[in-house]
Amino acid sequence: MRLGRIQTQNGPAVVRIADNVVSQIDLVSVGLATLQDLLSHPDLEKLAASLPTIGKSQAIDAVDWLPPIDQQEVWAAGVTYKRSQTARMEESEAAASCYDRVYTAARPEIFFKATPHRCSGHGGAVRIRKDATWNVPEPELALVISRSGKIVAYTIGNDMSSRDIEGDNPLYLPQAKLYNQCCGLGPWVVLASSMPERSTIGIHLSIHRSGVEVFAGKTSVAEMARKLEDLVEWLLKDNDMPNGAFLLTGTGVVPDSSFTLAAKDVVHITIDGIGTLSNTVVQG
Ligand code: DO4
Ligand code: MG
Repeated sequence: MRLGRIQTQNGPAVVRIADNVVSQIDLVSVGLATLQDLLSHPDLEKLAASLPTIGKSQAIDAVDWLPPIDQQEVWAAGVTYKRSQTARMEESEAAASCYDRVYTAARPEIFFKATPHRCSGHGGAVRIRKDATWNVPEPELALVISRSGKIVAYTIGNDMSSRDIEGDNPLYLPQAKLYNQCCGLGPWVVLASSMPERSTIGIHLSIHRSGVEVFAGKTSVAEMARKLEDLVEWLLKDNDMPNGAFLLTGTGVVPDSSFTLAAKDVVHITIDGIGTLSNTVVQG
């Protein structure tokens, strides 16, 4: 079961996606207002399947996708894959031992990534900071966490990152990670019951420049050094999420050090069982 948000002439609407057809669903009939409300409802799976549709259905590629977020905070875990540990140790002489230690430490790295207005949906733009020279997308499985702290769904996250800023000094991490249009999310969320078995989920990154693929890489959730539930447990220690949250779970794909994103590049992230999130890069 897939649920999402689209832009319509009357404003944002919540939709259900079946095969390649998108239908607006009637939340008001059950006293709900937003996708976030539905995602935290105790009867989410049943309601999502049974809510009546409103208006005409549309083809999947004919709608204007919004990120599937309302008021949730977006957090991210880091150095959860070996590839992220080695890439970070290369980029930062000063902090190499921090990345090395956090990869095996009991406490994971978890940082605040974005507010809803900094997130872009499928087809939207993701940004390179004006003051950054070395930038990459980070393709990550994103957990959708309900108000009560349960993983209720999954989506795709793009943790846009400025490697020169982070590499210069680890204290600059918030500036390397959090700025306008720093996070791609979507295209929709897939409810937990509809996801494939975790160890079989592949994550693929493809970057196109002037129509030509300039980078391709892949990993698998099986390569992750942490359990998803442990990441959620650490995130929620003395840290309430009254609206629920999104948690990006770290990247296992980092292009070689010679690669940097450029304005107009198109970033495609595909995660098995979810779909493909595509965003165009902007700068300045
Ligand atoms: O330590 C910096 C951030 C790591 C990160 O974002 C990742 O591993 O995905
Ligand atoms: Mg990341």
